[in-house]
Amino acid sequence: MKKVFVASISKTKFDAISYSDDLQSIFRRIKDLGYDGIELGIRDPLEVDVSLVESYSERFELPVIAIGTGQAYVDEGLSLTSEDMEVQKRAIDRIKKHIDLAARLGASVIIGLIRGNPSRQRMGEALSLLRKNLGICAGYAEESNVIILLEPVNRYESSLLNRLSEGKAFIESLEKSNYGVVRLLADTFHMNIEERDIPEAIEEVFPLIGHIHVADSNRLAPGQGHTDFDSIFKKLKELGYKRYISAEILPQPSFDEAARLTMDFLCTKDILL
Ligand code: LER
Ligand code: MN
Repeated sequence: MKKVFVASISKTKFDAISYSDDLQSIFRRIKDLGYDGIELGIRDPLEVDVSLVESYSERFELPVIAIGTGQAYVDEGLSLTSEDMEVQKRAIDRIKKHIDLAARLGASVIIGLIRGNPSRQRMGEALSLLRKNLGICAGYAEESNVIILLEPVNRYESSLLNRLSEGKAFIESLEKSNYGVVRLLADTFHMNIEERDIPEAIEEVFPLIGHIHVADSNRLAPGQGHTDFDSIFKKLKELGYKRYISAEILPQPSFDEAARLTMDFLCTKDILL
C-alpha cells in the first residue's frame, strides 16, 4: 500500500487538512513518519514557489501525487457550476493553473468541492454546466498529460455527485475525447455517509478508480472512528488496487499525532493489501 498524507500550503477554512507555512517542515515530518508521497491542497497555484516544492520533493524523496483544488471554492467561492458565468470562468482558469502545476510535478488534479453546491432546483442545469466546464478542463489536462480525479462528496458538502456510481455515470456521459483523462477519487469519509455498502460500491466502479482518500467516519485518522476499514482493504486487495491511498483527515490532536496514528493504523492493514 503506497501511503500518502494530505497537507495544505495555504491557510484555509477547509478543516480536514493540516496546514503549515513551513513547507520544508511539512515534507520532513511526512517523510520521517514513513509516507511514500504527499498530496497538496493549493488554493492558488500562482502563489506557490514551484522550484521550492520540486526541490523538497526531490530531497525528501516524496512525490507530489495529487493536487487538491477545493480551497479555491471554500475560501474564494470559485465554482464550475456557479450561477455567475464570470465565476465559472475564473474557476476554469484557476483549474488550468492547477493543471499546469500538476504537469510540472507529475501529479493529478482533484475536482471535489470546486464543482460547487447548487440548489436541488438547479440540478439539471448544474450537471450540464459541470459537463461542459469539466470537459474544458479535461481537454486542457489531456494536452498536459494530467489525470483529473473526480471526487464524489457527501450531500452536506455538495448536492452534485454524491455516490461513486453517480460519478461513474457522469464520467461516461462526457465527450469521448474527455473520457480517458477523468478518473474517480473514492473517499471513505464521503462513502461512509452516502454508500449503501462501501466494498460493493468500490467494486462496481473499480476500473475507473484512480485514487483513494481515507478518513474515519468522524474524519479523524483511520482507526479513530467506526468505519470498517478491514472490509474496504480486503476488497481493494481482492480487486488488485495498487495506487496511492491518501489520508485526508482532521489534524487532531495535532498534525504529527494524526499522521502518526494514520501510519500506525495503515501499517497494521498492509497484510490485507
Ligand atoms: C472534501 O470534503 C474532500 O474530500 C476533498 O478531497 C474535495 O475537494
Ligand atoms: Mn477527499
